[in-house]
This record gives sequence, structure tokens and C-alpha cells, in this order.
Amino acid sequence: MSTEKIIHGRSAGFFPEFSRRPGNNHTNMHYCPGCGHGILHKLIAEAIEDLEIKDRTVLISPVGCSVFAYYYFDCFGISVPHGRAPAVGTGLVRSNPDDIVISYQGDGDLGAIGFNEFIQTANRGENMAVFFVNNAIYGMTGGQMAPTTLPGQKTVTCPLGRSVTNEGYPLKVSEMVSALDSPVYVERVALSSGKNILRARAAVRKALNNVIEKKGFSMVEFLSGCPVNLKMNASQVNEFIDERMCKYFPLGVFKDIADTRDSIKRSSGVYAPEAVRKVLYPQYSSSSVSRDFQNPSPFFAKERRLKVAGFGGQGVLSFGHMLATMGKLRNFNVSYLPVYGPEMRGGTASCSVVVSRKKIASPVVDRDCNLLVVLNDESLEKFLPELKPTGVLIFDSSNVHVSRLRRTQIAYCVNASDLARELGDLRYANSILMGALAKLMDDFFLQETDKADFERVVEEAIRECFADKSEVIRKNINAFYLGKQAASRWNAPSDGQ
Ligand SMILES: Cc1ncc(C[n+]2csc(CCOP(=O)(O)OP(=O)(O)O)c2C)c(N)n1
Ligand code: SF4
Ligand SMILES: [Mg+2]
Repeated sequence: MSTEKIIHGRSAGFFPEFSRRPGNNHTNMHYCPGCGHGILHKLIAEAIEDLEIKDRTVLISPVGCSVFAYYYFDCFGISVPHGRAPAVGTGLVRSNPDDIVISYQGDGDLGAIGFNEFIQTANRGENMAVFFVNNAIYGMTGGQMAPTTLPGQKTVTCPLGRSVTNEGYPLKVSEMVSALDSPVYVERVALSSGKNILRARAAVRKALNNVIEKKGFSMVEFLSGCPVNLKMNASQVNEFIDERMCKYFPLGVFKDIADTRDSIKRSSGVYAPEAVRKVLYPQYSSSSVSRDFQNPSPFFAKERRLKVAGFGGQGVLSFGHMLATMGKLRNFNVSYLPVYGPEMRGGTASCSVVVSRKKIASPVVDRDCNLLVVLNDESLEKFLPELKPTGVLIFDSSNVHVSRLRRTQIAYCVNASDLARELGDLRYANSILMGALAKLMDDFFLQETDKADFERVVEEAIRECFADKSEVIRKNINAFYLGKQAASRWNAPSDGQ
């Protein structure tokens, strides 16, 4: 009599309900019928359950059809930019060596945009399992040629079939990575017949066991079906895998040397921002007036979300950089996110700065902005709606025409561009506007003990931002004090808006 146990229902490696999935369907996955991703997800979820590693597994989803893997797995999950899973995984295992890191990647993600990250991670022997889904196509974006597209295989970007003369031969990732010394286990399996899927199941578990035992880098390549883009049904796609893919990409174990390797012992990372600061900025960490976030003004108790915007070339990004530097010099957590590119000269440039005593969740400031600094009318129109009802506006009255504000918003202005031109360079406009900010802070937000320190930290930030350019530093500091003197509160026109 058979003693096999038949398991019905969903593995505990999955959420009981896929409630992260938008819409009403919280039962099924978003994958097309016959897609290999769904099969592999099941194998991984069952292994996570059976190996009892749910509480320390981090599954890194790629960009590709499996980008939403975090809808399904009841473990930790991270979504990363295209191709970056092994790089992010490296940071994770180096700082948390007991994590079980799974880098889940497609052939476009691993074999094209992320190939360097992948191969360097393998070569360093990072302790993780890479599950590489080779479906010979870019599934998510509608069936373009992948590095693993077979010779002669038609895709939307090679409608006549992949030409090896033109596009080269498909990338044999397992063969390549197994040639490196560091990886301990490399196997290619197929998600087609029942027999192949059982082999794939064992490979998933073997790779995860290697990670549990800290043996280093393991990779399993799964030949997988993308029926939709191959325009086949599920059984035709299995035939495609068995008859065509397996011929080019032979199945088998390419490397299995985990038993010969000791467990990796690396010194684990330490989160010690103060120690880092001491190394990078010794002069400030010893002399900073408010080393332990002691600025007494209540203004500094809350997270402050700032945005600076104007034309490229007006010193918009330098202004944001200066604000972030000021926060950093007084031991706040800061983030600085510039937006530029083709807009750098002439177009709109902007940057977001967040300054906080707590950890910053997101560097993006697109609403609930506390301080908006604008240097042109376009930026005023675009970003004023993002200013909080109690927010503060600083503007360059040489260029910006404010007609109305909410009664609860405060605005200060200074003719920064005109004054900067008089000083000989338009780029001093940002330090002049910083003067307007200092005046507003003095008038409304700073206690006596913080007023002098605010001026001091502006000077320190100017010195740091323009390091080694003593003349530029001197002129910017002058521009700052000039701006502070010249700035005034903007009052709404007399119709009382
Ligand atoms: C930086 C960047 N470049 C390009 C894209 C567009 N893109 C999204 S998925 C994808 C390819 C996905 O193919 P693959 O990794 O094979 O995953 P599959 O969908 O086949 O599982 C591309 C090129 C993107 N999202 N980000
Ligand atoms: S497009 Fe292809 S890879 Fe993407 S879900 Fe559908 S079958 Fe799977
Ligand atoms: Mg693919």
C-alpha cells in the first residue's frame, strides 16, 4: 500500500489570500495559464514551508512578469529596478548573513540589463540562490528578443527569426557561470513534464539548503514556457521546451561542489552612522553644536519636506544640495533627490530634500511640502498645489509673480536674480534666497539659541559645497547675508486674497 501523502490546498509559503493583488481576484495569480512562473512559484513556496525558513527568507522580485511576486509569497520581499536583484541581495546578505536571499530573475533581467551585477555577484560567491527563469523571450513587454532567444526563433523584434550572424548565439548562462570558481551549485532544469518539474523541485531545495548552510552562490536555470508570446497553448509550449529549448540548453548539473566548501564567514555589516560621519567629516562630528539633535526650536522636531524648483542653470540643485548639507551637518537624516537630465539648461529643474530626526521613508516630495523655493513662474504654477496649507514659500521676486496664497501660508521674497547679476554672476541667486529663508526662520521658527547656529550652518554648508574655491565661498557667504538683509515678507494684494 502506498504511503505517499497527498497534499491538497495552498502551501504556507504563500499567503492564504492574495490580497495584495489589486482588484477582486485574490485567489489566482496574475500569470497566464501555462506560464512557468506560476509553476516555479509553487515549488519555491513549498520549499520555504518545508525548510521552515519563511521568517528569514527575502525574495527579491525582478522587473519582468514576476515583478509582482510579492503578491504571493508569505516571506519578506523587495522589488528592485531591472537587473539589480543580485546587487540588492549582496547588500542584504552582507548586512544580515542569516537571511535566506532569493534573487528571482528573468532572462532579460539577468541576461541583458543585469548581467554584470549577476556575474559579479556569482564571482564574489555571495550566499544566495538565484532562480533564473529562461523563457527565451521578454514576456512582460510583449515578446521581444531576449539574450536566450533560440536561433531562428521569431519574436516581435526579430520577426524573421534570430539570426546568429546578426545577433549572435543565445547566452548559455549556466555554462558560463559554472566556469567561475566561486559558485557552488549550478543546474539547469525544465518546467515542462511532470518528471522535469520533480527535478526542478529538488533543485530549488538543494539551492536553498546551500544558502541555509552558507555555502555561497547557487544558481538554478529553469527552462520555462511563455505560451502567450510564443502563441502556443500549454501543451505546445511544453513541447517547445522539451524539443527545442532542451536541445540548445542541455539539462543537467553543471557544478555541485557545496560539500567541499566550508560555510562562509564574513564580518557582518554594522549600522553605525556616527562612526561613518566621524570618518567622513571629522571636523564636524567633533565641533557640531547640536550633535545629538539638540536644536531646541520645536521646528526641528518634525520631518520637513522641501522642494526647490526653477530653470536649469539657476542654481536650483545647488540650493537643494546646500539644504541637505545643512541637515547633514547638524546630524539630521537627510535625503536629496534631484530631477534634471535633458532639462539641465533652460528647462525646469527641481529637487526634493527631506530632513528628519527619524528615518526617512521616501525621498520623493510630491505633496505635503513644508517649504517650496521657486525661481520661475512655471515652477510656481507646477508645484504650489503641493505646498501644505501651512507651508512656506520663498521666491525670487525678479522672476516670480505670486498673485495669491492661502491665508495660512507664509511667503518671503527677495529679488535674487537682480541682486546676483549686480554681484556679477546669476549663480549667486541661490545663496541670496538662502538669506530669505534664514530671515523667515528667524522671524517665525527659531528660538534665540538657534538663530546664530542657522547662520553658522549655512556658512559651513557653503564651505562644504564649494570646497577649495575660496573666492566662490566668500562671495556666496556675502550673497547670503545680502539676501537676508534684502528679503521681506510678501503680503497678499489688498483685495485680501
Ligand atoms: C530600466 C528598464 N529598462 C527597460 C524596462 C522595460 N522592461 C520591463 S520588463 C523587461 C524585460 C523582461 O523580460 P524578462 O526578464 O525575460 O522577464 P519575463 O517577463 O520574460 O519573465 C523590460 C525590458 C524597464 N522596466 N526598466
Ligand atoms: S507573458 Fe509569458 S512570461 Fe508573462 S505571464 Fe504570460 S506566459 Fe508568463
Ligand atoms: Mg523572459
